[in-house]
Amino acid sequence: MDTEYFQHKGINFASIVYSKERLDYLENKFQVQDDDVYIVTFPKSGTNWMMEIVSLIYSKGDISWCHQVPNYIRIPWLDVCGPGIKLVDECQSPRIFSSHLPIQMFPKSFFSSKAKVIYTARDPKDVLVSLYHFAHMSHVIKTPNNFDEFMEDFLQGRVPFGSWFDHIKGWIQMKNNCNFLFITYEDLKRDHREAVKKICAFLGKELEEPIIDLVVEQTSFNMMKSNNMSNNSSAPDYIMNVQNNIFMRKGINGDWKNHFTQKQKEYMDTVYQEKMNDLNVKFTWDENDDSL
Ligand code: PPS
Repeated sequence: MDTEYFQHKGINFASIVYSKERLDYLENKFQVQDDDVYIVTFPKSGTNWMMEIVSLIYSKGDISWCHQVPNYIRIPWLDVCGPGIKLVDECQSPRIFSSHLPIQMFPKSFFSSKAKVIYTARDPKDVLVSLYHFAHMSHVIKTPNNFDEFMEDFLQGRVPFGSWFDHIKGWIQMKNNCNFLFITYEDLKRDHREAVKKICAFLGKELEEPIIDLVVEQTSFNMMKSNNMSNNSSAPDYIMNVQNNIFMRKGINGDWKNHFTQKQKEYMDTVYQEKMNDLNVKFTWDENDDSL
């Protein structure tokens, strides 16, 4: 199946699941509620991981929700059309949604509300690798010709949801707001338990220590991979061909080292420096030894 894109405000979206009308509606008319929680990411940054963590925090560790209901029904995708619209429109308070929208397209009503955003970011080199593999199994992104060309598309923001650099630079402006939590995939990998506690505190949910342990255990890579309600194996085939690949692929930091040549690494570092130079923020991946 050939994936088609349309452009909205200069950003590519796959026509198969997104529409200009819906994006306009979400930005200008969608009513955010004060008790809403939004899980926001650039694709492949740990969205599904965060969805699982937040599901279990909200269910106070009752695992039946996560084992009986697919994650995209528990936490509907705000931006997706088709049956997704009904899920969003009929969602009952307290509502939890996922979204890949860049800040400039996010519902305007959010910015005068008390609703919360958890923004999860990930080392862009690992995002690129994860997205490259995803593009071979999903119909919401064009199948790459080769890794080199795909890297260029990623760096120039020609992939769905645009430039990773613009996405993070847009959302990080919210970092001093009390209804915004910035967290990274690397934070979750480094100290999963601590990250879960931080998310609980942000959401104002107090869980007893054994429940925290359970949330950590249930949201491990292997647990989620073996749970058909969390591993996207039940996603509709017009979105994903799960036989081509698996959504829960490796779940590690630094897999880019298995994909990049030295030249590609140096090129991406140069582009990263150029694009992120004006942002005075140090990220978890900036601290890692990222030599090949
Ligand atoms: S999507 O399609 O944008 O919603 O994808 P997203 O969920 O943001 O990212 C998918 C990557 O996250 C990994 N993942 C995890 N890693 C560690 N632990 C857990 N529990 C976990 N759950 C999902 C998933 O494997 C994808 O990364 P890669 O590097 O491709 O393995």
